[in-house]
Amino acid sequence: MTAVVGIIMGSVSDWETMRHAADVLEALNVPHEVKVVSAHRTPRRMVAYAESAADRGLKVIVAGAGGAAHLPGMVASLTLLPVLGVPVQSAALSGKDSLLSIVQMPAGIPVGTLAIGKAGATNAGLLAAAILATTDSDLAGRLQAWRQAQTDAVADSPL
Ligand code: RP5
Repeated sequence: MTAVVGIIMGSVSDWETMRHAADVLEALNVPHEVKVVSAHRTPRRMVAYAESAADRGLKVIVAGAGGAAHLPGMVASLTLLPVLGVPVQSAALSGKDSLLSIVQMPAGIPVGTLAIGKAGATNAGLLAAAILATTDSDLAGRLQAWRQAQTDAVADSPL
C-alpha cells in the first residue's frame, strides 16, 4: 500500500529511537516508509524528499534528529504537510540540544515537537495516526482499541 506517513531521520544511528514510531504505525496498520535523510550530510536528498512528499501520497512526516537537529524545521519549510519532530537523545547534551533545535522554531514554520527519545518517537507515531484518524473511521477504531489495550495492561497494584 502507498505510504501515508514518512518517517525520516538524520542518521542510521537514529533508528534505535525512531523504530518506536514505526512500531506504533505497524501495530495500527498505517502504511509508512522509513528513510535516512540528513539536513547537512544529504541536503539535496532532503529537499527532494520534502518537495515530493505530498505528491507521493504522504499525509504526515515524522522527522527525528539529534544534536543540531535542523532536519524537522528544514523539511517543514519545504512542504505543507504536518511535520512532527522527534529530538533524538544525544551523547553530549542528553538530547536537550536536539529538543531546543526542534522546538524553538521561529513563527511561520511549525514543527509539532514531541519528547526526547523513545517516548517522543512512540507519541509521534500515535499523533500521526490520530491526525489520519480524523478522516479515517477504521483507523480511529484501531486507535481506540490500542488505547483500551494500554489501559487494560495497567496493573491494579505493583505487587
Ligand atoms: C544527526 O547527528 C543525526 O540525526 C544523529 O542524531 C546525529 C549523530 O549522527 P551520527 O554521527 O551517529 O551519524 O545528524
